[in-house]
Amino acid sequence: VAALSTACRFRGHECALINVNDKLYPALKKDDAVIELAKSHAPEAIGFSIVTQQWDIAARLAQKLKAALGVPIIAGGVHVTMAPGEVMNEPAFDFAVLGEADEALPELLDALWFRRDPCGIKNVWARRGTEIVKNPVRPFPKAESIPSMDYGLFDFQHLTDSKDGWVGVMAGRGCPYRCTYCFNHALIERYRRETGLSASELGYVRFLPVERVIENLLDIVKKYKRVSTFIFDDDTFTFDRDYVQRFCRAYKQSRIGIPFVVNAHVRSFDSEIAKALKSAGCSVLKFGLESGNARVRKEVLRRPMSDGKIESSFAAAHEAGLHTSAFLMIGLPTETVEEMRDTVRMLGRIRPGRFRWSVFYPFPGTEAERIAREHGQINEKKLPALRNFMEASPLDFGEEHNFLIEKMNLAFPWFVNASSKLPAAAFYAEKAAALEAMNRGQFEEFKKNFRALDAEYSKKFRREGLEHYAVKYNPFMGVSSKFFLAEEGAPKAHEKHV
Ligand code: B12
Ligand code: SF4
Repeated sequence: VAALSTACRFRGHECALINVNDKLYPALKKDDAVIELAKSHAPEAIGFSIVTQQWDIAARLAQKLKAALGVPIIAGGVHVTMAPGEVMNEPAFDFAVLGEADEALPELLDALWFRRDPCGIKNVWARRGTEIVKNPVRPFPKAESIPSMDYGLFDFQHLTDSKDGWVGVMAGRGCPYRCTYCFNHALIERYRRETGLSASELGYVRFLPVERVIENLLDIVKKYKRVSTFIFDDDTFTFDRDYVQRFCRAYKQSRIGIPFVVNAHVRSFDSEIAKALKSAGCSVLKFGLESGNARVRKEVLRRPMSDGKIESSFAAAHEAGLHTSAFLMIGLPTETVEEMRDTVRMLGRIRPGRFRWSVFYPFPGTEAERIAREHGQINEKKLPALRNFMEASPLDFGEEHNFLIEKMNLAFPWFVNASSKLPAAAFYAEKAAALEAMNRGQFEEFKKNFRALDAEYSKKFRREGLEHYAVKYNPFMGVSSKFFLAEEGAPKAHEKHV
């Protein structure tokens, strides 16, 4: 959105943002407040940036805004690229912009402003009477044409303060991998089909020149106060090792001195990169582990990486003194109970600094959704009711397996502690076994006390000076006591937003 604002302003269009985030702006819980705010801007057009979980809200708000303001309404964002048909089925949306919109959105606004036909713009699906005109996408903008970020669009100081000084930034765009549960493979497929170019000709993975990234960071520090951490939201920051080395050197030289967080992929990681990141000030290194089972990674997730490479990457990061974070999912299509336990075992072996778990959610348009459907595993009743992938699984594995997913989803760190070689393992193994043996009634009672119990056990092991994982910062994150004890001694510098 920040990049789109720059691109639109460059063509003379004024932009304003209504950040419909009721945590930041509690008044925006009410649709009427959003509508009044929109009216106060007297817009010529309204755009929505939508991810799948926001689709229902976006559709509802679009209907109300259409009725109240009667201006063209434009949909964009990942959900629109993945499910444009669903979006255009909602009459409140006049246009759907697919893929990267840095050139298409300003062109569309020009057409609307100058009353030109808006139906022939690449990347745009538009209504002509009852027909929907579906224009193909254009190639991605090259790195040098990616607009800079218009942070002024956001209430940036408020945003920064609300996240304890954590600021999201990007060094580029794109990912070279094609994991089945992610939007990237479907995006590339659409671009290949509609442009007739090959993946390499399309050049999806782009990094901005290092100097431009550093300039951006310096600018943020100059303009905004209390910035405590930069979090690079690039899918795979470590993809180009030469780029990482150059960035790390330049970051050190710039003396910005603010810790930063990056996403890494074990297939493009080694001890040299680990050392460079550490010496430049990387405070958390995040890896997508997703499953500890080789079959699931290969056949279901299309994430070909060996157990050995995962283990050696985490070891290299730890040796360099980096705090690691592992993302993982349970309840994956076709996953067996033993395969799910392999993920727990893997975490017990590699012992990341923290791990964030979630329950697999089949995003529309992804290959993983197709696999889940093909195996008849999607519960069509549960799916629409689920707003996120934290609460429960929309897949059916049979009663017992479903129940185990629920239990693991609640108390995942207990299972990891239990399978590790930590001294606390035996204690947690007993607790995890008792949890597994509970019936529904007992589990519902246990759920109410779980966080208190987890805190109590953690306290016990802290007193004894024994390392363990406990739930910290949010209900889906297990953090090593080594880290949170060190943090408690340090000034407020939370790492809870990763
Ligand atoms: C950073 C990030 C976050 C950060 C956001 C931080 C921030 N400062 O913005 C955090 C951690 C908060 C986050 C949270 C979530 N995220 Co997220 N996130 C990302 C990530 C890695 C990068 C987003 C980004 O900036 N991309 C770069 C820009 C250039 O791309 P873009 O956002 O798609 O925008 C372009 C086009 O889509 C289009 N466009 C976008 N908006 C609009 C609007 C209009 C009007 C138009 C015309 C065009 C348009 O033009 C843009 C420029 O070319 C993406 C993956 C990715 N690589 O994109 C996932 C991703 C967007 N997230 C995803 C998800 C699921 C979530 C969560 C729902 C997870 C959760 N359950 O909590 C939440 C939802 C948050 C919310 N807002 O409600 C999924 C969405 C899948 C889907 N089908 O919708 C993605 C695609 C990851 C994935 N693996 O598939 N996320
Ligand atoms: S590596 Fe991450 S961002 Fe890239 S395709 Fe896989 S899940 Fe998506």
